[in-house]
Parts: sequence; structure tokens; C-alpha cells
Amino acid sequence: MAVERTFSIIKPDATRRNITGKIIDRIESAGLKVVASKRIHMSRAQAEEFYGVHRERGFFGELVDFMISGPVIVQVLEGDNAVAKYRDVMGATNPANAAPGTIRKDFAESIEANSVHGSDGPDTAATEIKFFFKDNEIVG
Ligand code: DGI
Repeated sequence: MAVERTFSIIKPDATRRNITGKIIDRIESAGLKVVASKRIHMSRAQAEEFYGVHRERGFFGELVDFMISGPVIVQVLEGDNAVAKYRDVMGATNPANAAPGTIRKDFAESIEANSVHGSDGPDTAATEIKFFFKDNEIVG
């Protein structure tokens, strides 16, 4: 298995409830290493661009409003098969469908306030990492 990087966001519902440490524990316990991290408050323009692929979806406006409703923690995670591994650790988008033991099953409030984002493929991961981090902010 190749060492890979993926991009993660700990979303505003998790920063609001002060459970970011619990989520990072799940990440690290799965063997993923946090090689970059910062707490930011996204601008509306940033959130709209980041989720641009969903622009035509009915929930786009609500999704953007939610993502800028509070601070988030953006991270780069590194490890074997990091993209797929983090998707497994996160669980399904809708916590009602998420497997037991996943972050979303245990912490998410709803399909929208679902605590975490993780890239859906290696190409997306590279684009998303570049969107938030400079090369010298990532320390393996
Ligand atoms: O990659 P995921 O985050 O698992 O899911 P996605 O790329 O399909 O959707 C991105 C985010 O958009 C998701 O984490 C929460 C939000 N979302 C997706 N489907 C719905 C939704 N929000 C609402 N309100 N309703 C939806 O059906």
C-alpha cells in the first residue's frame, strides 16, 4: 500500500461542541498522522469555491451557511491508503446510515452537520490540500 495524503475538515458542529480532540483521536488511532493542521473561519467565497461541485444541488446554500457558521480545523492526513482509510473512519455522509464505530455515527448531528469532511479520491485530495495549505505548512 502506498503512503498517501488526504484532506480533512473538522466541521463547525464539532468545534462548537468542543469535540475536536475526540475526532483527532479517531484519526490517529486509525494510523493516520496529522501532518498539517490549522483552525480557520472560512469566508463565504472560500466555502462556495470549496464545495463548487455541489453548486447546483438544493442544499448548496445551507451547506455553505453551515460551513461558515463557526471555526473549522483543516488538516492534511498521511498514511497507507489514507484517502480510503479516512472515508472508512468517517462513515457514510448521513449518520443514520453510518457504520458503528465511525466518526459520523458517533458524533454527527445530521446529514449536514456531519462533523467531518474527507477527500473522495487522490486527485480531489491533491486539489483540496493545495486550496488550504502551502507546501511548507505540511510537515511529514
Ligand atoms: O463526501 P461527503 O461529505 O460524505 O458527501 P458529499 O460530497 O455527497 O456531500 C458534501 C456535504 O454536503 C456533506 O458532507 C453534507 C452535505 N450534504 C450532502 N447531501 C446532503 C447534504 N446536506 C443536506 N442538507 N442535504 C443533503 O441531502
